[in-house]
Amino acid sequence: MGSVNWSELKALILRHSSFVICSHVRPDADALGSEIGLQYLIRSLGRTATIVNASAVPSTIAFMTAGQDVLQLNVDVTKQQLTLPDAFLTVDTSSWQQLGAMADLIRSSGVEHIVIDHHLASDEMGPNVFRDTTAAAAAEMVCRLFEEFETEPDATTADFLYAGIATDTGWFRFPSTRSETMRLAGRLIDFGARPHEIYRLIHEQMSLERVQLSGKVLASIRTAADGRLNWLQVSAADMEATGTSPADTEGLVNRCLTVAGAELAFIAVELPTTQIKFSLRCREPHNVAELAGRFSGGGHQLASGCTLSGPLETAVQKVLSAAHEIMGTAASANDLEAES
Ligand SMILES: [Mn+2]
Repeated sequence: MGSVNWSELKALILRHSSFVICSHVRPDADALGSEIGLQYLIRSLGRTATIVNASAVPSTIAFMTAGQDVLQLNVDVTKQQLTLPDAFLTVDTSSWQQLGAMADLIRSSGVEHIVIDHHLASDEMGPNVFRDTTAAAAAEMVCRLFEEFETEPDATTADFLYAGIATDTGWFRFPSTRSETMRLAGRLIDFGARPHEIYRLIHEQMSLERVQLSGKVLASIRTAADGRLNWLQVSAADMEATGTSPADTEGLVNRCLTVAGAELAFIAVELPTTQIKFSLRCREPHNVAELAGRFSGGGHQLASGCTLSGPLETAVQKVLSAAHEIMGTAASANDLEAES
């Protein structure tokens, strides 16, 4: 579904003079970039716009909030303090659950609710849902809206809209990347977006300890089913030795799938609670959502997660056996060795 009635959306926005903009919990660069873009656009029309989210901005993209009005509900502003706007404007989600505490506020307000989203999954959110599932990012839709209003973002806003498109497309390599994606990103560079600087700010800010932990963990990658199944393990001792925390293991699982022939991968991380957190990844036709589901976890077909109780080795063997079942491969004695 790629048909958004842009003139209808434009007219709808012009009917209101004050907006509260919100997005999903744990906002990512697309959510935040789209919110900041919409705020800039609406303010440039001489109207007021405030960004209020139910949860905090993750530290990795906190640089995007410098000098911006990005409020957190019940931290920076309470429900009582928040003046009801003429319209709520939700971007990058159409799931009530994903809106966290903002959902109740919007539903109980009786105020008009406009939704701009690019996801397939959707709750009933009223008549003003503008959805383009062919858009690679919500920020693409916001860029398109700037064009509809025949106006341009400033350089800072262009940076953040670019960040949204770049991250949601995995830096323009996911199948969702269209020529239109590139065209809109190109326009953002015309408006002052800095691709190299945005990449540096998002991906090249790791602590030395985190890079050292990566080295240690990747050096002991384990493999089964003739290299079709790879996994990593991170013990509490590994993190203690390197001065890191479970958050520093984020993204490491993806490195397993960079090995030629890899089809399914996971990382097992021992949490301070002694529970073991698994992140699972695969290529089609496998389905790690099914794998996670066996352990009361969930997610998407190609990326999901679950948590098991420890100890680490026991939990790994359970997930490993289930992974073999899902893939139709046989476990071998080598799988059980602690070190490869
Ligand atoms: Mn998005």
